[in-house]
Amino acid sequence: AKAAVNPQPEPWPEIAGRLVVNKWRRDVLTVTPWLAPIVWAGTFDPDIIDEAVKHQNLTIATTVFAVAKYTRFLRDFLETAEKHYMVGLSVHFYIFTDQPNAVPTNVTMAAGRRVSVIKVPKFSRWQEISMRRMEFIEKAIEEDIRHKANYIFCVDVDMQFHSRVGAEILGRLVAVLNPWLHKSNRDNFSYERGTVSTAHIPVGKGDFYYAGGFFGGAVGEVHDLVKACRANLEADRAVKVEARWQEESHVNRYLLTNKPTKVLSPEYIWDEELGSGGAEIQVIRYATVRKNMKEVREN
Ligand code: UD2
Repeated sequence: AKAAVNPQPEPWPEIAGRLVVNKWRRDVLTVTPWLAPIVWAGTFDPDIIDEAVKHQNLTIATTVFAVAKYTRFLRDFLETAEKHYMVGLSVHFYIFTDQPNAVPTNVTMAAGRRVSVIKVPKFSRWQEISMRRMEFIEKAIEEDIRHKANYIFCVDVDMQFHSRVGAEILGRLVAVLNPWLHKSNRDNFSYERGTVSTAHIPVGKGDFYYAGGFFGGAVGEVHDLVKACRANLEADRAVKVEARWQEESHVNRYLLTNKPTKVLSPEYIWDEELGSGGAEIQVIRYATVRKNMKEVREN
């Protein structure tokens, strides 16, 4: 005889008196095929997460580059970070800039949070600035960050925080779904397709298209990532190729082999040009600032 099928859905279980939160998100993928969580609003409980990390005494290094005209974004970046980014945790911002004097000094930071400024040269092309980030992060990890922080996140500066970006993003190797391509078929991902580049990913391969403007994780894991990307960027330069999306292409290639242990939804790297997004975007946490690309990239 056939087992009776229960027409009633099972009630969702409770943990610590709260409903298991995944019930809220059946509209999006919340776990990768290799069992890494994909973080969307409604898949986690911020209070439980904050409680869980409170006693761990974590320090989170956060790197940001502000070269040439991009120093103009620093104030809003830092001010909004104080409101929404890792609130209650120790954050050490590392600002890489060619103009240390342009770093705002009067942003009020909460206890345990601070800024270090690292001087870098002003490169002539914006692509160069974008790519050379890897080698500067690698060096800063080796010389300083690995002695001081548990986690490191490397983010774009022409952005503002609008809502919580907290300890839910912590993991060994963390990447974010690029908001332009999170609903695309993988053959439309803008991976580097040329076979000469070390960032090459053939059609038919690839999991997600990750953003270059936000990655992170445990310091050792991120060191491996930036080191590998830096070496591959150099190998490409030696044969005079530049991957389609510069270091973003290399990050994508690295993460194909080295699967992230946590993936963040596009809530964590939204682009204002996409408007408010589809119904699956319930909250925008970190988003680009509208800018005149041509004007701001002209040195
Ligand atoms: C995308 C990626 C970016 C990078 C780039 C590669 C996202 C949100 N952004 O950015 O991470 O992979 O494509 O082409 O996925 N910068 C300066 N001064 C300059 C130019 C750039 O400081 O003159 C720094 C700054 O930190 C900026 C970052 O480089 O946030 C990336 O440059 P972008 O924001 O102009 O590039 P975008 O938005 O095309």
